[in-house]
Amino acid sequence: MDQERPLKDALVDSANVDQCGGGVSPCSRSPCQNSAACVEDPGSLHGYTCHCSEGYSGVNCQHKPGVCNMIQPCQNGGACVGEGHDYTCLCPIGYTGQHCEHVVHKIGASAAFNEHSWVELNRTLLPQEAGIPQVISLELRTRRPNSLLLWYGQDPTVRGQGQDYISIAVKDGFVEFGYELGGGPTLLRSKSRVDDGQFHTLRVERTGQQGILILDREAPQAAQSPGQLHMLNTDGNIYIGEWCIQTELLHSHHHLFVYFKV
Ligand SMILES: [Ca+2]
Repeated sequence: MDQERPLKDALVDSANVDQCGGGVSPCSRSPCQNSAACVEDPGSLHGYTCHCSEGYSGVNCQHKPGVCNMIQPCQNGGACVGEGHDYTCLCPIGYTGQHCEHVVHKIGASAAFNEHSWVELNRTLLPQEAGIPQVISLELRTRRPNSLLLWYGQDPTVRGQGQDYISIAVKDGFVEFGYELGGGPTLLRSKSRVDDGQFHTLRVERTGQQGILILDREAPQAAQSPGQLHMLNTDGNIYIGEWCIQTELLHSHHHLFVYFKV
């Protein structure tokens, strides 16, 4: 039975799809909201620029006037996100507090996170050389059964599906160390749960296709990635701390040490 359904409702994923019939003005779709004026701008990402009414902001002027753009409450270069009276300051590294007003004197000792925070570390902290293990050590204490602790993959502007990555997560209470080198994903999982509010020590290593996970005093678990590829091809940085409350960062060559505490 044929049914007519809007194409966009059935889409799962897409890339670089544009509308047919070149020459149609990007402003003809009326992308600008809240009485903003639309001006064609071939040099911009979307082909147009919205000139917002007083107090509105955002690419399409979709953000209503609020604390963010009226009093700009975030200090020390913090970015304000939110609408109306509901806002959050995203503080640059080295600052914390509701308005980024507190200086963090010793990042190496502790960095405070909330559930919307993360740290982006330069990928050069975890270099790759043939035959030398990439080692990541964690100490974590959590009662959360699901959290992403570390992600090292492609640049966020690049489509990451099927691309190389390293990830460390707590899934259903167990630690999972995953990586992809191009031949298919590999996943190592701890035998014990870690979401018991106690401290746990985790060490993961990757040397070529070989991966090792060691949790506390468990016997090391090892796996070999499928296929023939053995290089980790990543151009993004290392992200940690999405759901973590405190971390301590130390590093030496090829070894990243992260300390998580909830
Ligand atoms: Ca690869």
